[in-house]
Amino acid sequence: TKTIKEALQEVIPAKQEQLKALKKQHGQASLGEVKVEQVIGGMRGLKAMLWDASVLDPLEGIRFHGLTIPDCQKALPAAPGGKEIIAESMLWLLLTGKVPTEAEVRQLSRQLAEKGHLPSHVEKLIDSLPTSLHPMTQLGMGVAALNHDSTFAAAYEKGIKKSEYWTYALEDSLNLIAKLPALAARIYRNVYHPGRPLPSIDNNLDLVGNYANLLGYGGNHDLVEYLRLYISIHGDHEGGNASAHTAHLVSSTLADPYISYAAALYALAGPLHGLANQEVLRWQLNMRKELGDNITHEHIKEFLWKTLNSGQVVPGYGHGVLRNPDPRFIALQEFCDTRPELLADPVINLVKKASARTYEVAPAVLKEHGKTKNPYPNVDAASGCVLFHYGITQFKYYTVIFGVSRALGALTQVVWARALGLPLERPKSLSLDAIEKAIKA
Ligand code: FCX
Repeated sequence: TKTIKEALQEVIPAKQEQLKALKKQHGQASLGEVKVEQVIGGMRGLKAMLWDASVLDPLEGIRFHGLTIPDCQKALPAAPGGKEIIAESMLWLLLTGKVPTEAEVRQLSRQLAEKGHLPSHVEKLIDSLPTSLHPMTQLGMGVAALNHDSTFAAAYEKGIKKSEYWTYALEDSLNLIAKLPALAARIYRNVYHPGRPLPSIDNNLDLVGNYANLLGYGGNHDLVEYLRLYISIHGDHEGGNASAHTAHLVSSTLADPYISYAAALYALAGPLHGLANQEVLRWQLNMRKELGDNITHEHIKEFLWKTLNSGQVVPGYGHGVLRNPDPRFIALQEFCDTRPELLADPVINLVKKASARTYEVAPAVLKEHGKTKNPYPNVDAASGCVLFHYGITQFKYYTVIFGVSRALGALTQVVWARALGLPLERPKSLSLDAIEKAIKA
């Protein structure tokens, strides 16, 4: 059975050759013009990054190395006794472009579990933080502090050849992914269940199986499966999203994978990006508080208009690229729809119902409002509701789960950027006067 490093090593030379040929033969070819509206509009649609693992089509949604989410659900190995994609399968696909065998995935699970414990300085750091500090701030701090043991930073200091960068970037990235469950679960324990003992990592479990155990939900098979699906499909979403792009930018300075990903986590922590899943729950609970449990379509419509008229965005709706309902949203909805007990729960399920009903009303309201280019739900519209249903009701924690996931894609690209020898990222900026001058010229 191949290790993930061996599998990656096999595919790197061909990509290096492809890049070399592209640069030599077509370096001066144009991929399109740059419009003023793109420069002043958050670079929407600007083709300016190399990102090999996933492509986002505005209508169809995400494909990971050509595979849609349903393709991945069919092809990628699940955990023993489970059905959903596991993080290791997705990581293998993202890194190598290949569908792993079950044996390869099991070996990777063991490799990650064996590296899963935290160094004591990180435990002490996390335990010293006030529990009122946002869990995402804590996660970023813990990830940054793990760079104490960065093999990339140590090797760079000693002086290594550029061709070897990727091997150290890979070692650090796997180490970081392995430790994220223990770090994220320690934050959860400290903030919401102080004093509760944390179980040790089980070398026979997959990454998310261990994460669920550490969070205290290992006994809930459906929640473990939901987390596996959630963490796999949030892993990568092309390169230009704020978190992935941040990791790419920071690591292009040859900062090690830990601090590159710490930076990415703080981009994920913004309400227009990953924090939206927390915001969706807050918004929906406010709606329930204001309107009670018997919410009708008309009520939701009014509440949507109230949100919009007060100048706020409707969290969980709209997208920088997508122009259709997000297939990640659909995959998470389908997870619920195949579980009657989930749909039938009389109390907590109100949140899920509120989300489903909001979906029935919001696109028409957003179209009438006329601003957003995509009136449909994104992944955050439903993801938190299901966690809430299963008992993870502390919604300030939700983006941390997203943060455990996004490492799969963002760190894949950090490794590939080093394997391909990509340079420091440094786009050209223009002043307002310079833009005006360029138009007149
Ligand atoms: N509610 C109200 N207004 C919205 C809106 C929404 N859900 N989505 C977009 N708009 C508004 C924008 O604020 C903008 O208004 P402005 O002209 O006054 O500045 C206008 O519509 C045009 O924006 P648009 O081009 O459609 O969207 P952008 O690419 O600029 O922004 C995000 C995309 C995702 C940031 C935007 O749709 C939004 O704020 N959504 C709510 C927050 C959210 O759910 N984020 C999660 C996204 C994602 F899935 C993730 O990263 O996790």
